Amino acid sequence: MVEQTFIMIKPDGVQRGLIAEIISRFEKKGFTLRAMRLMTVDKSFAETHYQDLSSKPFFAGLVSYIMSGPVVAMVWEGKNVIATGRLLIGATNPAQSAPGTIRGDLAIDIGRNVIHGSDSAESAKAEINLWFPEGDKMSDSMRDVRSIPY
Ligand code: DAT
Ligand code: MG
Repeated sequence: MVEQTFIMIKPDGVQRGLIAEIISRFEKKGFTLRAMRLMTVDKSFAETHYQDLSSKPFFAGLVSYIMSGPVVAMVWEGKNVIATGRLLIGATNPAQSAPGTIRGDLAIDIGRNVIHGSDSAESAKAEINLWFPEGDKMSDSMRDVRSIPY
């Protein structure tokens, strides 16, 4: 099923110069970028994004980490992109992420695991609405620019 997911390059991924590397993996897989924005979030926004984890002992640290610098928020589209995107990302703890995955190749610590991806259709919908409330401005199907007369 063609669907959309929310993917975010976390502050450590941006600071370490991994934006192009991470985007490249989704592009080369064949998924389509629908929306993208570099932004810094405040505390209440970060807490809303991670509201399901609010009772966890690591919640405050997680929120501080996400607020600590710019992130790259994106919407990617394609067949089974929610689940397949999670496979590209790898396990939550980079110590257990398989080599070849983004976290497996690029991260060491669970608290600095460079990327977020929605984990279900429900969370994808909620996260896309949270991060891209202007949703209708997302680009249409990509047209081959070489076919447009100039
Ligand atoms: P994921 O990001 O793989 O969907 P999650 O939704 O369970 O994982 O948790 C969100 C983030 O919270 C995760 O990317 C890193 C952090 N986190 C999860 N479990 C943690 C733990 N036990 N200690 C520290 N940080 C943790
Ligand atoms: Mg999650």
